Amino acid sequence: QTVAVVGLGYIGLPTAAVLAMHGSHVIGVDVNQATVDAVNRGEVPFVEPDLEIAVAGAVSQGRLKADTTTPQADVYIVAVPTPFAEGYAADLSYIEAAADGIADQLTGGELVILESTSPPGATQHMADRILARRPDLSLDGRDSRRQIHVAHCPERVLPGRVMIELITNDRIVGGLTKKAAELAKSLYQTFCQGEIMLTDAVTAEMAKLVENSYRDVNIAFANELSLISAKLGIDVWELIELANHHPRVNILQPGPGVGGHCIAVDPWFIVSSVPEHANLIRTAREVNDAKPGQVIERVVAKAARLKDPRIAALGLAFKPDIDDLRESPARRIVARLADELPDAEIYAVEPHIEQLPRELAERSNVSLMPFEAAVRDADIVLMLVDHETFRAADRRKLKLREKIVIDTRGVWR
Ligand code: SAJ
Repeated sequence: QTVAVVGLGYIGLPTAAVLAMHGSHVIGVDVNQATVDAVNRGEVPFVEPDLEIAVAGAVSQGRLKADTTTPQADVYIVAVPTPFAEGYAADLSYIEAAADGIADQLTGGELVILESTSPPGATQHMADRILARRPDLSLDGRDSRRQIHVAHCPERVLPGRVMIELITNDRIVGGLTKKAAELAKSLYQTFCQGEIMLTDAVTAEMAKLVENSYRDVNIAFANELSLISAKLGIDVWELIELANHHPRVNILQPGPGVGGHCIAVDPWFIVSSVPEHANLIRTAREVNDAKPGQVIERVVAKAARLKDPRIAALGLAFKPDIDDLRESPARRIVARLADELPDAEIYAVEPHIEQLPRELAERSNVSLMPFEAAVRDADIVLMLVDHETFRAADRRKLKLREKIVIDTRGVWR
C-alpha cells in the first residue's frame, strides 16, 4: 500500500522511514523544498539518533521519496505543527492546509490519520474540512457517497529516542468511526510492537494532552516546593527524594522552568478548550512559566553585591544531553540576565553547540565558553541544564567553594 506522510518534521519523517522499512511504499510531503531535497538525497535536516541511516536506506531502496505536493495514496498521515494561536488556543491552519491538499486526491476508501498533537475536536474539524471540499464523500458511506475513514493517532515519542519509541511504545488510536480505528490499527501494527488501544477521536486527542499536562502539573508541584523549601532553608532535592520513598509518591524534579515544544504548550489546549474547569492545569502552567523569572531574581540579587560580576551559565538546551535550544528556559534566562545586568560578563556554556543562537550572539556581554574555563573565571556559577558533562565534573577541581553557586537542577547539592 502507498502511504503519504504530510509534514516531514520530528514526527513525520521518522514515521515515514519506519513505515518504509516495514513494507509500505511511502511518499513524504513537505512545503519546504530544502527538506524535500534533503530527504531525496537520503539526508535528515535535524539531529535524531538512527534516523539518517533509516532514511538513507529507505530512499536507496526506492521505498521512500519526498515531494512538495500531495500525491494519491491509500493512507494519509498528517504530522504538521499545531502552534499557539490567539489566547493559547491551537492554530489549526497547518492541519487545514494538509486537509485541502489531501481532499483533492481522494477517490473513496482512503484512510486519513491525524498524528499532530491537537485540541479536542481537531480530528472532526479536519474531516469536516475535507468533506466541505468533497461533498461526494462521507464518513458513513450513506446516500451513495463514497466513504473515507478518519482517525487520530497521537505521537508520544521522546525526542532523542524516537526510533526506539516508535516501535516499542503503546499507541492510542481514536476513530471518528469504529471502522476507521480498526483500519488505523492494522497500519500501525505493521511496525509497532506495543499495544494498540482503540477509542474515539476526542478521547485520543485528550489522552495525549493529558499525558503532557500530568507531567507539567507534577513538575509545577516540584517547582513550588523548591520555592517553599528555599524559604524554609531546606534542600528541596533531599525533601523530594525522601518523600518519593513512599510507595505511592513520585514527585518529579524542580528546575529553571519547563521547556520544549510539548509540555509547555499542550496543557494550554485543554485550558482554552474548557477554561471554566481547567484551574489546576492553568495554575501549573503559570507556576512553571514563573520559574525563569525567579531564577533571574536570585542571580540579580547575588550579582548586586559584586562589581562587574562574571557569571558562568551552564547549559542552554531545554533539557539534558540534547542539542535542542528551542523553547528553552535556560536560553531565555541568559538573554534576560544579559539585559538586566549590563555590567556583567556572561559566559554561556553549551557543549552541544558551536555557535550561540543569534539573540545571544548579538548581546555584547554574552560569549560562548568551554566549561572549565568559564567556571574558573566566574564569580557566580549558575547551573541551568544538568548535562552529563557537568554532572561528571570533579567539584573540587572546579573550586566551587570559592564561587557563588546557584544550582537550579540540584547537581551539586
Ligand atoms: N523537566 C523538569 N523536571 C522534571 C522533568 C522534566 O523540569 O522532572 C523539564 C525539562 O527540563 C524540560 C521539560 O520539562 O525543560 C520537558 O522535558 P521532558 O523530558 O519531560 O519532555 P519532552 O518535552 O522532551 O517530551 C514530552 C514527553 N511526554 C511525556 O513524557 C509525558 C514525550 O513522551 C512526548 O512525546 C513529547 O513530550 C511530545 O511530543 O508531546
